[in-house]
Amino acid sequence: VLLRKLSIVMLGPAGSGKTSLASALGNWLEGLGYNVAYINLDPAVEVLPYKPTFDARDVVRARDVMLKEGLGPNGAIIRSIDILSENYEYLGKNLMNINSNSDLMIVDTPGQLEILMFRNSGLKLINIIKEVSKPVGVFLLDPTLGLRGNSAAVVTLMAIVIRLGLGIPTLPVLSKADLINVKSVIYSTSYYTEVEQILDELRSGGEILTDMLIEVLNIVKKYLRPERLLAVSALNGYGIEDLYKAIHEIFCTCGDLT
Ligand SMILES: Nc1nc2c(ncn2[C@@H]2O[C@H](COP(=O)(O)OP(=O)(O)O)[C@@H](O)[C@H]2O)c(=O)[nH]1
Ligand SMILES: [Mg+2]
Repeated sequence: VLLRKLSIVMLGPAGSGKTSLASALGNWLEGLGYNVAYINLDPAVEVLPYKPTFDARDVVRARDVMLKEGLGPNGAIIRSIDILSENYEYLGKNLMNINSNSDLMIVDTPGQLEILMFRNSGLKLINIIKEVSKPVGVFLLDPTLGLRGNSAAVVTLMAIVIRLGLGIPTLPVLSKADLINVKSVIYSTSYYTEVEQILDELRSGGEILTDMLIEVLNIVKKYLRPERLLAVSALNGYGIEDLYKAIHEIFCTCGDLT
C-alpha cells in the first residue's frame, strides 16, 4: 500500500520567492529532524540554494532547448515542461521512490505559474504529484509589489483560483516579510474596514457587476481570517513555523480516500 505523504508545492509568479522558501522551510524542517526531499520542477533555474533530491534539469534544461530548437526563453520553458511531462513514467517512478524514502517532499515549480495551470503538460505534472503524495499548495505573492492593503485580497483570491484550477488546497502567503511592516499589510489597517466600505458603496451604487463583486469580496473576507493569511520571510525565518502549522492542519483535515 502506498502511503501518500505530505508534499508542499511552492506556487507563485516568477520572483515571488518560491525557491528561497523551499530552501528555508526545508532547512527548518530538517532542523526538526525530518527527512526532507527537494523536488525541482523548474527546468530553467541556474542556481539552487538547496540540493535537489529530484532535478527536472536531469531530464531537460531550458537553455539547451532554447539553443537546440531556436526558441526564445518563454517558448523554451513551455517546450521544456512539455518534454518533462512526456517523461511522466520516469517522473512518477522517481517521485514514488523519493516519497517512500523521505518524510515529506518540497516541490519547487517554474516561475511561469500559467504553464502549470493552463497547459495540459503542467496539469500532468501536478497530477503526478497528486498520485504519489498529498499536496498542499503555498501560493506566494511578493507584497512589495505596491499592492499594499490589497495584497491580502489579491493573494487570497489567487489562491482560491489556484485551488480550483489545480485541485489542491492552497494557502495564500505573503513572502519577503522582512521587507514589509507585516501588521500594516495583514490584519490591516483597515483591510476589513476597507472591504466593508467598498461593500457599502457597492450596495448603494447599483453598478454593473455589483452583485458579483459583492460576492467576491465576501469570499475574500471570509478567507481572510488572520490564521489563514500568513506572511513569511525566507531570509530571517519569520512566519515559517506558523506556515508549517497551517500546512499541517490542511494536510490532516483533507483526508486520504485512496
Ligand atoms: N528580502 C527577501 N528577499 C527574498 C526573500 N525570498 C526571496 N527573496 C529574493 O527574491 C528574489 C527571487 O527569489 P526566488 O526564490 O528565486 O523566487 P522564485 O522565482 O519564485 O523561485 C531573489 O532575489 C531572492 O533573493 C525573502 O524572504 N526576503
Ligand atoms: Mg525559483
